Amino acid sequence: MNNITFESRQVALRKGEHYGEEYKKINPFCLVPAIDDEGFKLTESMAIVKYIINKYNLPEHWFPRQNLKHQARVEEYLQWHHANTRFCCGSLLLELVINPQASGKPVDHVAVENLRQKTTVMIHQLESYFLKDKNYLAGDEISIADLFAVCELMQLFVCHEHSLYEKSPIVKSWMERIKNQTNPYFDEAHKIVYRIHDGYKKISAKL
Ligand SMILES: N[C@@H](CCC(=O)N[C@@H](CS)C(=O)NCC(=O)O)C(=O)O
Repeated sequence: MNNITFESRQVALRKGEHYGEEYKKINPFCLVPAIDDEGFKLTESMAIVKYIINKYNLPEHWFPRQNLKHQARVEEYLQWHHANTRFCCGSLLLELVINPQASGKPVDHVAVENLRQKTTVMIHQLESYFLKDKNYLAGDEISIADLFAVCELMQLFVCHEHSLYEKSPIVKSWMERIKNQTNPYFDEAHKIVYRIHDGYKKISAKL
């Protein structure tokens, strides 16, 4: 999207490649993503994205450096993201798909219902605070806040819980806006997400 050349390396989580000694040299926490920029190793997705923006002096709208108030708006969302968007979407995916598949135990429907309620509150907060009177989470232009948020919400699409965000016309149309504005990269980045979404009926029948 910003014409930065890079070499991507797949790390197969299902095969546990992130626990291998080779990968631990890049990320000792055994999590993806991580980068190795000519020997400079960095973990944590938000730190990585900000490092790349600064290194290549990418357009201000992605992460404002000149206007501190604009930057603070992006940071405000990014700090909120962990315990809200990421917690809700990641936990629902864990409860519905990852844990039952890994343990062979049935889905915990009480936990799922509880998470659906938390997700509904989170979606309402997105529309009533972050998207109030504006087209993007942190202002009038697309920023990394939108990218982090939409990618996390797409986890709900994986486990067929997307009605949780589609119920909100504001959130639904904002997601469409981000997708249209970032395609074809959006679809490329979500190839696996689309594939698991299509295969979910088969997975869920076994859970
Ligand atoms: N705070 C970290 C979270 C990284 C993370 O949780 N990555 C997940 C995939 S989205 C992972 O590597 N999971 C593998 C595992 O838990 O074994 C970041 O933003 O980079």
